[in-house]
Amino acid sequence: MAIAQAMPGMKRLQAPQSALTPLRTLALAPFVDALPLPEIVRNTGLPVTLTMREIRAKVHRDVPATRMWSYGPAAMAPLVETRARQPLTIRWVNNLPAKHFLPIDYSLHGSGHDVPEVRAAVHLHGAKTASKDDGYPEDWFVPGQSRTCHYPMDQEATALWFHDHAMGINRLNTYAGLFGMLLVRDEVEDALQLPSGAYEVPLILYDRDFLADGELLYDVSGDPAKPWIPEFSADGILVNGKIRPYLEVEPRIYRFRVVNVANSRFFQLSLSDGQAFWQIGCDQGLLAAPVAQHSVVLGCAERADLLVDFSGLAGKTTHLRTGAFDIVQFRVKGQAAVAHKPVPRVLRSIARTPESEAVTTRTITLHDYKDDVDRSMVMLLNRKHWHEPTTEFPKLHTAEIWEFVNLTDDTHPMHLHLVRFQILDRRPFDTTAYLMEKTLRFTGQAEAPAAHEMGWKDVVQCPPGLVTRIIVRFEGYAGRYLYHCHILEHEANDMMRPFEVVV
Ligand SMILES: [Cu+2]
Repeated sequence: MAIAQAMPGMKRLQAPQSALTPLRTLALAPFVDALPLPEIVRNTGLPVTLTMREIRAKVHRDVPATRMWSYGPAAMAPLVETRARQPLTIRWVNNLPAKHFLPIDYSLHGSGHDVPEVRAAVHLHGAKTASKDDGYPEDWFVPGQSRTCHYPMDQEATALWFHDHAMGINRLNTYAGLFGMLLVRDEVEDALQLPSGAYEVPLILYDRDFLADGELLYDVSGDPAKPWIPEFSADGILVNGKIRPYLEVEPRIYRFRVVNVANSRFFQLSLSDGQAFWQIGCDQGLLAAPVAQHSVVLGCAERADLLVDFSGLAGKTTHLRTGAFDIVQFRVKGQAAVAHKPVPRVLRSIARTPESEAVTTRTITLHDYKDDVDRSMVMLLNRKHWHEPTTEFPKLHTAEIWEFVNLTDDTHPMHLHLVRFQILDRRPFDTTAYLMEKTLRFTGQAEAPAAHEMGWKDVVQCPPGLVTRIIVRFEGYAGRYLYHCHILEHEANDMMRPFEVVV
């Protein structure tokens, strides 16, 4: 959603799902838990098994253990690490209970009383994957079943992440805890000798609300027949499974692999001491060169690869913050055990795809239909629901321009499966004229993407009142895929559409 959301503490109108007292997460003592690091599972060529299960884990020293779902025994799923072009096989096992513990909306598409309550589909976000292994929303499987997926990993070094994508329910499954990170390595990255081992730290960011007894709280609309809410952001900010943890660091450069796995929240990241950091990568890998940043906004599902230099802060503390709210405390030790290498000047060559290569331009309009008290009822792409026949048939090995015409008052992080793309520009237009006359009247100049958006992307922030254009080459596989807003509440109702790559 909006950047304003980066600051917790907003009042919400929805009633809690239970009469129990909500936990005042903002009143919890900050920085009392060490930042957990996920177990690393390396791709050896043998199949990796990741099992979904219900666990209990502590999100904070002073909060009783919370029931959640995970792809492993801890709140943080194992971090899978693989080389590029080293085929990876993952057997996803569904050992979840048969009953869901979060408020299902049976009125949503594919989520009726005619299907089992607990369904799972796993999507490896950002992976170039055959359609059958991509975790199609309707290809869900139930407790007691499993799916074996093959990932050729024919792509460049980056941070991907896996999460649930089951039709009508993935916002609740992800909220319950079904997400994890996957790192792809390659020789270009190796040659840069970036901070590694203990000096490379995954930061998985999300937000949750809790009841006083520690149980997860997910808001509902107040209408028992339609509990869906258009957006959900919570006061409790978690990093790697803990509310506002701390990390001891040495006075040297660290590499942080950041992913926003929140349902709706955007994070506006900066350091509390005002220091700049280097952004060296975005969704689909390294940028051409490091970009000095004082702050970066991560929409849902976006990734940032950051280098932070603590060497001027020996013996002090600083914080990673979102907006003005500190979410991780860095406690800088007096001395570094291993000196760091300087930040490379050049990272990876990235050829811009020329617009002339596009064989067509597709216009995708973004709509938010509201009731008479301005509450969202349904959100659509090109005024179409998920279940309507496919309308986009890009041809394999061709490039297309997709322009997202945002007619809503929200920023939508749009994601396409299978592909990586480049952002061309964003341009303001007259939304009223568009709605009345269906003509695109621009009201200003097109703006090129910021330097940190000039790398390969798989999510693009589409702000309100702008036409956001991307250029995308459909490579890899023919077959059915999908594109959707990555605000999970929007995606569920019904900002998600299929596309089919044809030969
Ligand atoms: Cu959206």
